[in-house]
Amino acid sequence: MHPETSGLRETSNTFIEIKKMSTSKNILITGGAGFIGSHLVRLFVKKYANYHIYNLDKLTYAGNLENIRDIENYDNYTFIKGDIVDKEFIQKIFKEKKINAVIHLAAESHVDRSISNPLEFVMTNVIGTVNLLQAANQNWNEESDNLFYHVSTDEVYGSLQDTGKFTEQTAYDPHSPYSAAKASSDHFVRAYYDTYKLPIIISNCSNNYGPNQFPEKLIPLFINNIKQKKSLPVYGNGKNVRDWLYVEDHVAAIDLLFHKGKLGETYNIGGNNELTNIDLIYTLCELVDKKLNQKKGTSKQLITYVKDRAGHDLRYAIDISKINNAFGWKPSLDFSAGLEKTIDWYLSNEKWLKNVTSGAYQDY
Ligand code: NAD
Ligand code: TDX
Repeated sequence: MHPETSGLRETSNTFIEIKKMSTSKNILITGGAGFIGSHLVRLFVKKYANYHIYNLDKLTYAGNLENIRDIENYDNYTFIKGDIVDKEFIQKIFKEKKINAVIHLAAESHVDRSISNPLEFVMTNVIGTVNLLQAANQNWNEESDNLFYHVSTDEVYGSLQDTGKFTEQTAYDPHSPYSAAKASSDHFVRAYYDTYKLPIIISNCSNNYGPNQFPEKLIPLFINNIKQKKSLPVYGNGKNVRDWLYVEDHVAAIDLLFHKGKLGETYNIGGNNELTNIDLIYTLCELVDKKLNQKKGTSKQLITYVKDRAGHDLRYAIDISKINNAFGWKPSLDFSAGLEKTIDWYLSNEKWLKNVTSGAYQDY
């Protein structure tokens, strides 16, 4: 993992043994039954037989074990149902499982829900994160080879006008309760680095899309609504801009930064793929019409302009120079290929859609 913290010296045969020990890790991935987490857990379980992956998830409406069914019998994988807000429980997991590293994704992630229930977001995104940091700090020491990797969002930087991009130096300016809670969690992660020298890395990523995303977010919601011939609610004038990244590209960047990123640093991750919501929606409608053998223009008729989201950020755009210059990372999948893959997945996973939307989904 981190050569600079592992204290390895290439002087004798003991090197090989020590290295072997230090590369075998007990990694706690939080939120691994959710959208991005499920792709990350799958990648790590399959790619790193020398790591044991503990997937800790509360299984809220957004977490679903179906998302990771294919890897549940791997020897290097264990699922733990639990809440990161439960301090004693988290302490117990760190001790019992001898956790060496954390990749923290568990969060309440939907902006609209944060507007109707901000406290839930403070509990999970802020208190939950501090509980994990505290457990890591109490169980790790300077000699051990550890890492607390925090997965965050570009929304902490606020909103751009027509020009410019977020860099790692952009001042935080969150607007929604979701982004305020994520910003707070980022500050706590940095505070643990500055105050206690806890080894941390943070990445801030733009909008992800792909399989397993809960159908409350724009792309899967609209695919699902088109299928059911329901209206497509466009907030405001549809001119807000988001930067879209295929989920597997995000997960590949996390893998890279987890192994090669510099301690204490922040890295921005993005898709170089800015679109207004309405342009994206038109493309989506056209593609779904084709897939469903419908007449061109059928889905577009479902578009309904509705009241704008409160505090709706106008534009997000990410400057990926830092991760690109340091490690050569850039998005590998272009948007039309990614969108087509995503649409195919949602159209052929009807049972998944039914299951996840049958619970507390409408609760906000
Ligand atoms: P998601 O909502 O799909 O999944 C969140 C997961 O966390 C779920 O499995 C849920 O059960 C679990 N969880 C929620 N509260 C918990 C708690 N108290 N204890 C334990 N588990 C809990 O979210 P996602 O879209 O996969 O996002 C994952 C992370 O990535 C989040 O931290 C989010 O802020 C960040 N992120 C998301 C995006 C995006 O576009 N989706 C972009 C950038 C960053
Ligand atoms: O019904 C809708 N109509 C609509 O116009 C929905 C659900 C969304 N929108 C708009 C709002 C946004 O401008 O589409 C855009 C995308 O909305 P979401 O899918 O809700 O994503 P966003 O609010 O941009 O936040 C997402 O990206 C960053 C994730 O939910 C966050 O977890 C992530 O951090």
